[in-house]
Amino acid sequence: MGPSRSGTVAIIGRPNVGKSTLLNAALEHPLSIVSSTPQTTRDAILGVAHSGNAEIGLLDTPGLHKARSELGRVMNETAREAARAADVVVFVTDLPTIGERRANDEDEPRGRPLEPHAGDKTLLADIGEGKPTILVLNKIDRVADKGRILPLIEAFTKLREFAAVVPIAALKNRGVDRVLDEVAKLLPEGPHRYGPEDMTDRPVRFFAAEYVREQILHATSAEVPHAVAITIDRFVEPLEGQGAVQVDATISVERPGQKRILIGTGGEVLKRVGTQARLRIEELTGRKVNLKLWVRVVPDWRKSRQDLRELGYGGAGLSGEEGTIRIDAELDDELGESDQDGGEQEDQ
Ligand SMILES: Nc1nc2c(ncn2[C@@H]2O[C@H](COP(=O)(O)OP(=O)(O)OP(=O)(O)O)[C@@H](O)[C@H]2O)c(=O)[nH]1
Ligand SMILES: [Mg+2]
Repeated sequence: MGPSRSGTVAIIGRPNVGKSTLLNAALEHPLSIVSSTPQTTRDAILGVAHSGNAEIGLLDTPGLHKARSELGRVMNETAREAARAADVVVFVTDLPTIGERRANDEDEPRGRPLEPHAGDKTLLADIGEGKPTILVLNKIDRVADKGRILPLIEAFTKLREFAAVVPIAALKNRGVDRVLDEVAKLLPEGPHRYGPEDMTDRPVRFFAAEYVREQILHATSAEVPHAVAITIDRFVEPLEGQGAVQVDATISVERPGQKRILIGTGGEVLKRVGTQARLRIEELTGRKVNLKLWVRVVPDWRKSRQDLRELGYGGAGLSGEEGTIRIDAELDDELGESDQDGGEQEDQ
């Protein structure tokens, strides 16, 4: 087993390379939201994994990109800060679909040697020389001729030193254990910080908001997924056997047209989003959930620092538990006491 080890590991990389898929594979639970839309993840999300006697605090982060809005800047800063604070960085890149054109090989024929993505070069230069870094090449299932991967690894290792290079297919859970093994070796010795059952440090209400957003990412396209923010207005978790978890959430969009798309003809899009999100929250909590959704327009919220803070980005936001109502007493007709952080007391 070796000595007890514990530390944090930031999963860093461009959008859409499979960072959240990797976190979920390591946890064997779909905690972090995943979609084919770039910039799915907006916060640093901790998942606690284990390998041998090591406790690995894996931090999923937003994909680093050229920010065009205040939200983008906040997301990039979140990822950079996670990398700075972590004991180890897992740098994820993905292999292209066969024949896929990339920024740096536009006019090249298929099958030419794979090269590091131009964006990866910039990002790697930003990671401190002294920071132990593991390179993860994800989506190896997309490359039929595995002989093409070796020269790519060689090209990457010329860019900086890596403690290990691990080709994986996160979606198929291939190679993920090896990533955890390699990470574990690099963590400092020390006692574990979380209980054996702890999967994350975020409250359920955070994931309730995420799972609503996830279903919107699946149900809509173009600019709508990017223009959506979810806030939890009410979250009531009664004692076991005392009824369903009650979640009221507001979906903010930037324009009336987006609101119309999201609601859909006769409310069918919103209804589907609600049903699927409810199932995801039920899976996480193991409880019945009652989910109510509202949609409102907050013009250009992604550009305004203040709107961002109010919607939970770049401040405490939903990472805290403010507004969460904890039922510590038996539930009669009234709710029990609200939490100590000034949570609101609500009438039923
Ligand atoms: N073929 C293949 N697709 C994968 C693999 N891993 C992830 N994907 C897909 O890649 C897309 C992006 O995955 P995410 O995990 O959301 O990527 P991300 O890096 O977290 O993206 P952002 O949160 O936007 O930064 C999804 O459609 C995944 O299903 C893999 O091993 N093989
Ligand atoms: Mg992600």
